[in-house]
Amino acid sequence: MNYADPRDANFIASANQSQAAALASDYTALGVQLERRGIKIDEITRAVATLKVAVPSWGVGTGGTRFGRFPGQGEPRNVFEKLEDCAVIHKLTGATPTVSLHLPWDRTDDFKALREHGAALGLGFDAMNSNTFQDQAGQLLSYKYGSLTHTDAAVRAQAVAHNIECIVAGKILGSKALTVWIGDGANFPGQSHLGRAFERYLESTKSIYAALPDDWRMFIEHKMYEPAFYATVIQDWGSSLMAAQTLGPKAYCLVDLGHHAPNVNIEVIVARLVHAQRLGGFHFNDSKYGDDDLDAGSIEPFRLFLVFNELVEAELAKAPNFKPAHMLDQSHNVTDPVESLMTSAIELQRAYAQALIVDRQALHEARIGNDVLMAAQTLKRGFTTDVSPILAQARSAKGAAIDPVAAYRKSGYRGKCAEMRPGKPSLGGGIV
Ligand code: RM4
Ligand code: MN
Ligand code: MN
Repeated sequence: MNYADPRDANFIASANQSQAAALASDYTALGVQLERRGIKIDEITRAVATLKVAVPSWGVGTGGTRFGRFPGQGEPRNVFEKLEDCAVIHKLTGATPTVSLHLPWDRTDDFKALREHGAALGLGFDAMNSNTFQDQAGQLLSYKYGSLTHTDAAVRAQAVAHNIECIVAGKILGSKALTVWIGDGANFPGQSHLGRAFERYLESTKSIYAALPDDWRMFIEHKMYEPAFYATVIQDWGSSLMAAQTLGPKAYCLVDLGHHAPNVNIEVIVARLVHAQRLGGFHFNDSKYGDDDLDAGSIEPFRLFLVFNELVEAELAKAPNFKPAHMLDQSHNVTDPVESLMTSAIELQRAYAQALIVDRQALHEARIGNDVLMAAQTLKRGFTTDVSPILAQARSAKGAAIDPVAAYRKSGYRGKCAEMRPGKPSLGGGIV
């Protein structure tokens, strides 16, 4: 079987060759169109090129549902191999220079070597994720009835210690943030005291917060339900914001797009968290019904655009404390994870480009003049413009692939992995 390393600059350049002329002509045509609207295409391209998103280490393996998991070929068997796949994603898209790890799934006895492995592949480390929603082999106390909010102080202490372990590992890796998501909650009314569970959460997270280095941030991730199906302790952005404000200036709220009820207006949540100066970052994915963890922009691209529209508004307004971390959090059950993650990274850039080309002045005037139709149309015009040539140009300018999925398939990487990585991987993952 033919194989070429998709991370090799010469391979990417040769894959780009056949598409370069078409891109140049599409880019010129779009440039002319945008020029008529008073927009300089090169400025948008440069801005798009700066948008970076972290790849979740747990996303490069095949996910699953509670009904089963159908492993793909050549899945990474450990965190070092996961980084190899992450490097492919980054080299082909030029958009994902960091990886977000999840402990204990990515535990290794040599984090220094892992950092060096990452550096050799051109990768750094984004937020560390703790896991107190599962029991691990050999674990002393169970999280069956909760972790940071458990009624037993010893279980809470164990969960706090695990979060501190994540900080310690993250320091070696050069990470600057800890994301805390807990599955704690109740499946039945009456099961837990709703108020006291939240108080125990605050008490536990205070100890974690105290262990955060000065230049770190703590991201509090809310989720409406699952695995707790009646009530979740940090169920919404209100609880998340209260916790962040109680903990202190290093605590921020993280918005996972899939963690809300269907039809919730997430862009309003984003606007409110920007106002509160507590928007820490995102877990991007898409969903139709629940925490489906589908590829970003695959179901509701307009919603993704509206979220980026708020981010662009905040950027232009120079909102204080505004430096959201962009991370993907997806589960790939029926696609090649590398292809899905590349596609999602590109969809974020698409939404950003669409938001950047919105005529802000016209939008402002339509709003002030209560010209509702024109306001809606002005915004929609950004969304309906095909910005693909901008995204491809941004990639090509930095030596990434004009068409990442095509280049990836051409390289034969997955087939090579199937040969190189025999055996059954048993990585953490599943419903994420
Ligand atoms: C949760 C949540 C967390 C992720 C886990 C695996 O639903 O999205 O961010 O760490 O799944
Ligand atoms: Mn998440
Ligand atoms: Mn989730």
